[in-house]
Amino acid sequence: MQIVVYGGGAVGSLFAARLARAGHSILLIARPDHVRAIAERGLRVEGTTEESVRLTAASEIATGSGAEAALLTVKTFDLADAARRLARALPTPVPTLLPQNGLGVETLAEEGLAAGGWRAPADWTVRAVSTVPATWIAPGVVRAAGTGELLLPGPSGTGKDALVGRFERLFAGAGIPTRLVPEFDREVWRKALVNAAINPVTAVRGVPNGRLMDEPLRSEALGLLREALAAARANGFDFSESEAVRDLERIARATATNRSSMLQDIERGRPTEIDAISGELLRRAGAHGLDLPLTRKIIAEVQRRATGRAGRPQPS
Ligand code: KPL
Repeated sequence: MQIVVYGGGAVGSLFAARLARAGHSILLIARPDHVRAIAERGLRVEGTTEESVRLTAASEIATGSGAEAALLTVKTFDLADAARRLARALPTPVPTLLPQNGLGVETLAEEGLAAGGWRAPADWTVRAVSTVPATWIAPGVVRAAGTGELLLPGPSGTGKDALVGRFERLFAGAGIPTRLVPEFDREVWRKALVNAAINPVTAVRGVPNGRLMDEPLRSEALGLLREALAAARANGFDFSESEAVRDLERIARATATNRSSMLQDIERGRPTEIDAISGELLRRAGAHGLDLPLTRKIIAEVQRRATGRAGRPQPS
C-alpha cells in the first residue's frame, strides 16, 4: 500500500520504518536534516530491533502524490497546518490516522483537512491512541524504546469500521500490536490522564519514564493524576483512582527507558504538547468550576523550560 506518513518525529519515523519493512511504499514527510540522513543511509531503528530501512522521505508533500492512506504524526501544535497541507496535496481524501496525545485532536485535524479542500473530512479520519514508545536519537536514527500498542475505536456499526479495519491490518501486519477498544472516547481520556502525569514531570525533572516509580517523583505524578482524574469525572468519564494508578504504573514500566515525548521536545528546543494535554484538562475542568493547582503550576514550569532553550518552533 502507498502510505504518506506526515511527521517524521520519533513516533512517525518508527511507524514509517515498521510499515516500510512490512513491504509498504512509504513517503515520510520530515525536516530537511532527517530527510538528508535517510536519503544517504536509510532510516535506522535501534532498540528492540537493529535495522536500517530504505524509504522515501521529503520535506514537503508534492501535489498529486499518490497515497491510499495517511498517518498524521505531527505534534498537536502542528496538526491543523499539516492536515491542511496533506489535503491540498491529496485532493481525493484517503483514510487518515490521528495518533496524537491530548484531547480535541479530531477537531484540529478536521479543520485543517477542510481548509485544505476535503469535504466531510470526519468521514476519513480515524483517531488512535498510541503507547508505542519511541525516542529521537539523531537525524536518520530513532530508537524503539520498549513495548506499547496502538488502540483503535472498536466496532461502531458505522462506515468508520472499514477504515479502522484497514489501519488495524496495516499495523498488525507491521508487527505493531493493535487492539480495538469500544467506548473509545474513554480510552482517549485514559491516555490523557497518563500523559498528564508522566509527560510534564519527566520533562521538568529530566528523567526517563521509569523513574516515576520512585519517590519523590511518584508522589508528584500521582498529584497530577488525581487532578486529571477530577477533570475527567467532571466531564463524565468516571475512572476509579486505582484504575488510573494502575494505567500509570503499567505504562511507566512498559516504557521505563523511554524519555517522554515532552522531555524529548524540551531537550531538542522544540515546542511541547503541554497545552494539548494539561492545558486542555485545565480548560475542561474550569468549564465545570474546578481548579487544578498542581497542573497549573507544572504547566508554567514546562513553559519556562521550553522557552528557556534555543531553537525556534518547527514542524516535526
Ligand atoms: O505517550 C507517551 C509520550 O511520551 O508522549 C508515553 C506513552 C508516555 C511514552 O513515553
